[in-house]
Amino acid sequence: MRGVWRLLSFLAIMLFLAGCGQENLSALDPQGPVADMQFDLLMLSLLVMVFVVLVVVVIFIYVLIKYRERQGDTHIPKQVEGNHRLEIIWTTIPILLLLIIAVPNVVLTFDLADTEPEEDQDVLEVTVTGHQFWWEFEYPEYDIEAGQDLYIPTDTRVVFQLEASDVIHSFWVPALAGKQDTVPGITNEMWLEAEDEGIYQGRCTEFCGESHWLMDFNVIAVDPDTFEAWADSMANPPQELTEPQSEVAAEGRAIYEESCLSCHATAGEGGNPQGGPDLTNFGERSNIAGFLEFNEDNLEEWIRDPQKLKPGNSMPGFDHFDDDEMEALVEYMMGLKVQD
Ligand code: HEC
Ligand SMILES: [Cu+2]
Repeated sequence: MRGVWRLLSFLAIMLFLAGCGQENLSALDPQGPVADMQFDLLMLSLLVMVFVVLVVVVIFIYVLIKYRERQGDTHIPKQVEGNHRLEIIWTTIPILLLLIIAVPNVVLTFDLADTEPEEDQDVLEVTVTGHQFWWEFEYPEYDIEAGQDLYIPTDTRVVFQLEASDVIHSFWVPALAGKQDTVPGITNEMWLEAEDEGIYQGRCTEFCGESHWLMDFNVIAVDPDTFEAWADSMANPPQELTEPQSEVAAEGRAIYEESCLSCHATAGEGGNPQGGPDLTNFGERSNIAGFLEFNEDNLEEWIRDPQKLKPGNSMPGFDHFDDDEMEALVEYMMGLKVQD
């Protein structure tokens, strides 16, 4: 009885874990052409494997029943050694099955490695840099930079140049395309396309340190016009970002200039290559630092002690701000928006 319960709870846990995938974080629910092609390949391989398992199991059970030892049965079955016909059959069938899997795999691998767009297709270039433990997205055609949230236009071939500043990371947006490593000193390439607007979750899938598991990001796909408008306002952010209108926010801005701007570029000012994400549009983030729900309490907690929330990241804590200073800073940061 105990064994049965164990088995049942094991199955329940497996089912629970299998259901863990949040929306838009599944390669089994592809939402763009690259993910579609990869999914088809997966299904083809699965089909071949299921076929092999079925054939083997059926033969196994048949032999088990038909040739089992019966009472009073002393007769030893005929022993077969070296049968040419059998050997040819069981060598040829696996070769054929492997070819069925290999040919489409090799063809697709080469197809996907080619980032050249088809004729008249819209293309967007993005340089991705993996950092411990956040993602940087640069749009060279627009001369803008974003952190954590990757905005892309729908129905556009987005071609990535993948780099890393410290250790090896791996860039993965399961619903849109398979993973690709980001390696210091090497630039890898990949592309993907989103068919529909929406938020697609991304992950780092190469163990890169203590907070690797918190190195999440979101891909935000919007229609091409909205994307152009977003890119334009990122390049020309509203003046309020640098000259806040409210008194409290202005106080926050002063604190920000003194303590934060050296690491976080904002509206084209500040930042440094070893610093943190560009915060020009921080007030529009889908979350904080890639994983915390976006709200004022979490922002305050992050600023006071980022090491507690995401151990090993490169931001120092600012626990010495008093409540008024913190309130002003948080108000200023929540107002960092480029769209109305
Ligand atoms: C020494 C450089 C440095 C300084 C100074 C610094 N930060 Fe950071 N900050 C970082 C780094 C690096 C990250 C990314 C951490 C991670 O996610 O791994 C970060 C992340 C953040 C994030 C999350 C960003 C996002 O995209 O969700 C916020 C918010 C933030 N910092 C606010 C501040 C504020 C406010 C100050 C000033 C009080 C400040 N930082 C000072 C380096 C710095
Ligand atoms: Cu990583």
